[in-house]
Amino acid sequence: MATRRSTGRVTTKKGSRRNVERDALIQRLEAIDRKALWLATWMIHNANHIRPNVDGVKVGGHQASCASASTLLTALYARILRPEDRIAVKPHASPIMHAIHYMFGLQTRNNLERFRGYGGAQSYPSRTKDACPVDFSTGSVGLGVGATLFASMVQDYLRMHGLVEPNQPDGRMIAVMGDAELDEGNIFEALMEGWKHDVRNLWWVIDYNRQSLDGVINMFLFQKIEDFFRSVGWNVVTLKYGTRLQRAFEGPAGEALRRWIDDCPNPMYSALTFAGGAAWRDHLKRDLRGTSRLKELLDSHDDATLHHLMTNLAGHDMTSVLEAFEAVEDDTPQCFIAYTIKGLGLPFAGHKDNHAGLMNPEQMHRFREANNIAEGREWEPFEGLDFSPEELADFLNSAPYCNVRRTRNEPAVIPIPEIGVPEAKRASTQETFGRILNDLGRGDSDAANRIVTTSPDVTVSTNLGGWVNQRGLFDRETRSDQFRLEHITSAQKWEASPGGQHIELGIAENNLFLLLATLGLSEDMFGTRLLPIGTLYDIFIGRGLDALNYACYQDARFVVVGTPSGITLAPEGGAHQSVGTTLVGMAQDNLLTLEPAFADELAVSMQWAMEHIQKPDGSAVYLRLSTRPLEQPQRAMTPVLERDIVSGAYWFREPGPNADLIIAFAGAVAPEAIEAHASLVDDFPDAGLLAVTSADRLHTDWRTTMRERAAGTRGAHSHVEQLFDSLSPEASIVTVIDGHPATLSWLGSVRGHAIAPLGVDHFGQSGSVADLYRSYGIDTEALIDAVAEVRLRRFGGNGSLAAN
Ligand SMILES: Cc1ncc(C[n+]2csc(CCOP(=O)(O)OP(=O)(O)O)c2C)c(N)n1
Ligand SMILES: [Mg+2]
Repeated sequence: MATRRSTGRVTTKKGSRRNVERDALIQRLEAIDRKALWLATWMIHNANHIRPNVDGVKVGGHQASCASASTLLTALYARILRPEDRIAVKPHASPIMHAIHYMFGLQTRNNLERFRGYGGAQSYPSRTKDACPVDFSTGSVGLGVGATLFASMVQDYLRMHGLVEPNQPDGRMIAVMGDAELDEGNIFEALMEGWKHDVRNLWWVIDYNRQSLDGVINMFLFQKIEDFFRSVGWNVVTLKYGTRLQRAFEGPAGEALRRWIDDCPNPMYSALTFAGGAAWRDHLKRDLRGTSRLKELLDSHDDATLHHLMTNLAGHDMTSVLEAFEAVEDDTPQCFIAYTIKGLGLPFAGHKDNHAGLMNPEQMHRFREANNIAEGREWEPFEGLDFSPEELADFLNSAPYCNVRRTRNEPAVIPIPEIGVPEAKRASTQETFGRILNDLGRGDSDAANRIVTTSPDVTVSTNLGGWVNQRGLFDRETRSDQFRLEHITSAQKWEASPGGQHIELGIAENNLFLLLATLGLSEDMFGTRLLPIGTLYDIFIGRGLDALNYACYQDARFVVVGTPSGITLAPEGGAHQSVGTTLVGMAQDNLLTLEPAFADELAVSMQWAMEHIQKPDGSAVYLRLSTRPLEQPQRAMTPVLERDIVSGAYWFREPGPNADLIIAFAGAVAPEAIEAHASLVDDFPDAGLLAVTSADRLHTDWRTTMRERAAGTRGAHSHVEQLFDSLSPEASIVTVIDGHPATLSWLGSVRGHAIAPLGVDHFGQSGSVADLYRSYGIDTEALIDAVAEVRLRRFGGNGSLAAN
């Protein structure tokens, strides 16, 4: 229980009218707190012990985690939160959040009864799946907390760009977090970034129950953590002692009692909390032997009241909690370390194994009686309290939170100007991406003003430099480019100002995705749409993958560009080669992936992507790009080609009427596929060459169509099926991609064709593109060999390349 400082204060002076009102307020909040805990534990109990469990799979729920956060959440929702504030609730306190919304009339009993069931209140707060308002999804610990910091940056960005009403008050971005969430590196990555960008209006309320899942937290860890918060400019407020303890410190043996608690190791405090009043008494007697007036202190409490006193930590003390929140006067980021007890008031309070502990029916029965609730009235929102239901409902209705914007306006759609294809005979998709953004940056379209780019220290090497030169870096302060002022030549003009449109991040991919997650929800969270575009090296998608998944889980809308990608970045080295990202792109829900090969395909893809991220049924978009310069096809873009590109594939060389061979390629390996096709047309004059621009779109559409057909929609026909309509059933397919071969191998199943999928299933060598393509088997020769192999498999004999 060691701390350096405590700010809990006893302030109540009896008698004045203000104090009477204050007492009445506290009593109502305490009643709501009590009821929130009852409803949360009952909801979990119902899901585990009453609702039939048909499949025998554990349901679960976290009664102990709910108990430690109940007072903090009640104070916030019922009193402190203003309509413009946004809150992330620690995952395992989800039932408390639902219970409070139920009392507000913003959650239904039916959903509570289906807690953790299909369509019911979600296990962890979910923006997209929960019926009650949820500002930030949580679940993967650390990410929801980090997201509040980036949301605060987004709020600043919008205000400084004049994209919100000038009189719109700043909201406070609040996270009620578990103490073990501070084990996650992403928290510290975010704090450093927040310090660099001078974040404001941020409150992190730490439910300091000193327990995680497996055990008790090292007691000195939090001194380090506190120091860290201070060193990045946060105000740290420690809420340690509740009002009863503070009063006791002023009475007999008070000072010794305080010292004893401060010196008590975390595991011991937890163990005594579990053991109860007699155990506290034994220890105090033994440890404080000889202390003057100790007997007086102990004799004035029976075991129950002694336990009540010793567990009166400030995070459970409504007066202390409210005072701490109300004392905040400015927008400095605030870290509240609120001492709590995991499971307070429940039979397993303080036990180190209580994380997933559930009360058994007998314990629940006793808990119901202690809460003064009649059998059969367990779901009544205000049963068994000292106030009438009407009084409490009115009280909650008067909370500022009740005015939270709950109806979404139809989101504004920002028209995307026609994206032209930058002229070039040879170009890479990465370079083209940079030129397209540069061109957009030169114009003054509404879209260009709403684009905000960001990159984790790879702005220049992913080709965003031109855009940044046009649009500048975002910063609270205006800063000139020192190199320019000194007349030192550089291609990069890094002027920073509040109007800048590029947010430069340090090298932490988690931060990139958390920022994209919040930029991509700006319409929903702050009422103004942004068009966020983030870039990173494709391989490092892996580094931020959980945060990317988090962004998609919240249905945030953004474009992320992974570049360079694959083994094609050849001399840059094996450590940077990405192989599995093609599958990540396909598998990640709420994210559509395109891998164009040519500049015109990319222009069409970007146009589509910026429109798609704005559609109600759209999603985020991932573009996998390359630094390999390719000869560009000289062709005119047609509406049909445009449609096919965004549908996922088109015939680069149309197959003839008796096509018995198809080569399908995706991305940077186009030249090898084109060359192999050209060398095979003598033998296979009808051979087709399929350019796959998005395996993801193609596959999703194929699966959707199958489902539609199964549901009885006759005539449903997917894009890939249409493309393969004219192929002979005997045709063979060879696919090639600079990525995992499974990305395209499914094409053989569309019409039951024999297939040879080429791709990368080993990596790690550096070399030239030709060296690596040869070594990993995706060069022209490998394609020709694969044609022989697949035909041999299909037709036997010597696999002759001669046409049949
Ligand atoms: C990234 C991640 N890793 C692991 C878990 C599994 N897990 C859930 S809760 C928890 C411990 C959380 O402890 P704390 O944050 O202190 O919460 P509380 O004590 O308030 O329940 C763990 C390890 C998770 N949800 N997310
Ligand atoms: Mg904890």
